[in-house]
Amino acid sequence: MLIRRPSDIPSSEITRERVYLDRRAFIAAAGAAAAAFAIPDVASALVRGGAGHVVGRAQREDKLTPFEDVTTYNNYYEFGTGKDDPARLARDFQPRPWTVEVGGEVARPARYDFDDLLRGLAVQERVYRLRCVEAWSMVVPWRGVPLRDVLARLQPTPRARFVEFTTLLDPRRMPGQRSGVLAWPYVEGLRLDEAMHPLTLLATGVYNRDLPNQNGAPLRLIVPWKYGFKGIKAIVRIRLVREQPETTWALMAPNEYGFYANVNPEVDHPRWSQGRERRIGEFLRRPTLPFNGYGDQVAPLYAGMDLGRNF
Ligand SMILES: Nc1nc2c(c(=O)[nH]1)N[C@H]1C(S)=C(S)[C@@H](COP(=O)(O)O)O[C@H]1N2
Ligand SMILES: [Mo]
Repeated sequence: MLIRRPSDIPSSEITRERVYLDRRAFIAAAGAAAAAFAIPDVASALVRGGAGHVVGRAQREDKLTPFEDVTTYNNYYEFGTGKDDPARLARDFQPRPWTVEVGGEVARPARYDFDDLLRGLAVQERVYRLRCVEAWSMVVPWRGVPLRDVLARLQPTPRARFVEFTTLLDPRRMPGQRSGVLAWPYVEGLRLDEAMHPLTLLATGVYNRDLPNQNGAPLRLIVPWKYGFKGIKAIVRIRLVREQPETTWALMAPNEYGFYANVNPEVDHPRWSQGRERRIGEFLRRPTLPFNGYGDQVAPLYAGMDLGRNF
């Protein structure tokens, strides 16, 4: 497995390499059940005791959010609307076998087995801030492949301008889908240039292990400069399309959630400010950064656009 760290939060700066490797060995050694309890304490203690400094223009430190918080404080309405519902209600979800249907403006539409879709692509670790539109945030060490590498495999036609992603629809396996809280299945989308940006990740893991069900196993999107709801979980369909996809939250409440959903402290949610955020595990709120702190890498994608209108 190739590990590169092109983001602005190198994990070696958050946790010294040796400590990180120790934790990795620890995670590998621990049984799943034991790990669920043991890792968070060990990890957070090590992170606190470690180098623990960083980053770009963030005003305070970006420390890894403990594994326990990443896996018990979730948004995943297919498994309930409470933050601790997904961890409980997705426990028995079986993310294999898994098929991803690829269609639309691609050279060869096909159904891929999960492993075939990603076979041979270099798996990377990316430590990213995750900023939920609800004004909380985390720092998560994801594992995955750049979406652009997958798209290169799928060969978009010259007519493709957007990418549309769809979550599994299966109310028997996803109890939240038996309620009408959202229009199922969950759909998200990106402009093709956003999808091709090197920061955009198709994640298959977290904390150096396969994605827990509650985090979107076996495959979910991560777009670190956008609000977390763009990071659609349990993807079963990827379509290259000509028109901007109709995405779940933007359809649900168009004045609250836009298609672009770039993190922007200047554009408040109609019901709360987006100027500050609560980092999970911290008491004081911290300022929210434009593009979640990734502006130097992604702002050119939006040159000339009115980001107050295209929120
Ligand atoms: N299919 C699906 N994907 C989803 C959601 C959801 O409810 N369903 N919630 C989104 C929201 S609002 C956030 S903040 C992130 C949370 O990801 P995490 O639970 O791994 O932190 O998942 C996103 N992806
Ligand atoms: Mo979110």
